[in-house]
Amino acid sequence: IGEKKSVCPILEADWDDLWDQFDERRYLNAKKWRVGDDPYKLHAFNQRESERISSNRAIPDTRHLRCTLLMYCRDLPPTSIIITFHNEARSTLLRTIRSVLNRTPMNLIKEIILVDDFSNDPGDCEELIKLPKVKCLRNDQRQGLVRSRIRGADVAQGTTLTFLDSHCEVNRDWLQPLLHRVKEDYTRVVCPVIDIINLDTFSYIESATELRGGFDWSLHFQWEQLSPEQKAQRLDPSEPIRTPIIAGGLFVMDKSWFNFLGKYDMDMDIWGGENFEMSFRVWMCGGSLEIVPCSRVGHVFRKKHPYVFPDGNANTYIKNTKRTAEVWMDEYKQYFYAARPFALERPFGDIESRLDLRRKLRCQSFKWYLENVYPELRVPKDSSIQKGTIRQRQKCLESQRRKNQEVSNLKLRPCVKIKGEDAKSQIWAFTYTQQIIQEELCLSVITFFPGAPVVLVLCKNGDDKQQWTKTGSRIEHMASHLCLDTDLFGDGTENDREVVVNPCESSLMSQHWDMESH
Ligand code: UD2
Ligand code: MN
Repeated sequence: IGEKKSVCPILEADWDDLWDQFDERRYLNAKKWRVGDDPYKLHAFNQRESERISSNRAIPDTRHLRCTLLMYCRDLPPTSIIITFHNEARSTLLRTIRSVLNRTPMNLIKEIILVDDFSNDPGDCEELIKLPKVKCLRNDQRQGLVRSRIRGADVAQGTTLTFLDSHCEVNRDWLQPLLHRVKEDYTRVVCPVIDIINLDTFSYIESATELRGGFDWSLHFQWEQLSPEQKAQRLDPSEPIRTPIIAGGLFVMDKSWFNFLGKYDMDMDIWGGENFEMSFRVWMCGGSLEIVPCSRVGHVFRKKHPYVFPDGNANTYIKNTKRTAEVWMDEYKQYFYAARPFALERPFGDIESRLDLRRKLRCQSFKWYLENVYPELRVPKDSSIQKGTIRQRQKCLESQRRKNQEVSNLKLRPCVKIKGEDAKSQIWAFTYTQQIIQEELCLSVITFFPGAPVVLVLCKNGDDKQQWTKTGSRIEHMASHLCLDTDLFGDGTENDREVVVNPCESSLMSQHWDMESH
């Protein structure tokens, strides 16, 4: 390393004058966290800490040294930055915008388009138009991030679109390497490396560079290490990394290419799944996806959604991912259904126009995608779905779901039929991933000890606390090697047995289970 690729001075504008027109303190003070309130309640991150930190703070430059030696020319085209949000904290929204204004050459920003997805307070967005380059659009009803992004993209005047979440901080020279890659080849869809802004302390943490986006057959996104061979091939740490899928929130795309490829699936609601749809479409229809290590943007990763899903979180996610599977995955969608059997029965709307789009664009098959883009994704041997009741004599395993609770309980109850059908709360699926699933929840044991309760939690792949093996009529918990069992608790009546795990004992009738197909 050493030589500079090209020498172009970067203009740093003096924004002090413009900032004077915006009364930051007033904007922030109007919606501050109050002593006594839970600082996580509204945003699922520490609002109090976010407000303590300046909107203008410095963050560590997390790029590889090599990146600091690359220079990018000024003839890059200005981009439209699109940020959609629903009830974002004012402090994080403002810090997102300030970081953009502070760390981007002004001639590269055509505009910053905020799309307020029907937040409670219109002022969150409107008051920000006093900032340079900032425009504000407000939805008159909740649309979700997909339709909000399309709305922003439709009015964008730049030749490229740059999408950001509303709780980011862009790092030094983040935009130039992205625009540079798109300028070289407009079919590239490019992402920064996403650094982590800690949700408790708001410290800015460098994340690993040698990662790419991947997923499993349940269509759950995950970061993946590059393989040793892929690492060995990377001689230059500033080289872009091709990725099978993008995280979804932060990327640059040529505007005409975005439109040509069919924007987004307009019928996807609120949150989730759109990154799969976009990623499959881009690869299969002639483009590519890459992560550019010299571009860094911090993002506040949260553990849960702070906002309401009008149709329910799980329903929405399944609808969106099912649309993706049905339009793009061809015969391979069977593996999605095998991993998420309850998605089969779910409504997902009309997909005709998206299928038309796929035909019109003459896109490749999903098989092609697997062979050429993501050969590492193993195709399971078995996609059969085993679904039915799990019985102990005349009793059935039953979920006792409670709304808005992360963990639900289980009971052994008399088997119930409603109009000849097994009761929904008593139907389970055994998947090839060795999970026992009902809707989006999985049987799990959280702490291991004889008599430990078996509970229902959100399914998470690769978590051996959620994996079970059937050996004969026993069901063994993989992580603890304990067996599914029932115990008399509480009122001690036979009608209300708790479901637990105990040391495996083949003679015990309470560890004897039958699966009866549905
Ligand atoms: C990730 C992506 C996110 C999106 C999502 C899948 C990153 C860093 N983030 O989830 O961009 O692709 O995966 O769908 O890659 N919002 C609305 N209207 C809504 C709901 C959300 O405008 O009804 C906004 C929200 O304020 C935020 C953005 O959409 O700015 C993404 O939502 P998120 O931050 O809750 O999603 P995240 O980061 O968990
Ligand atoms: Mn986010």
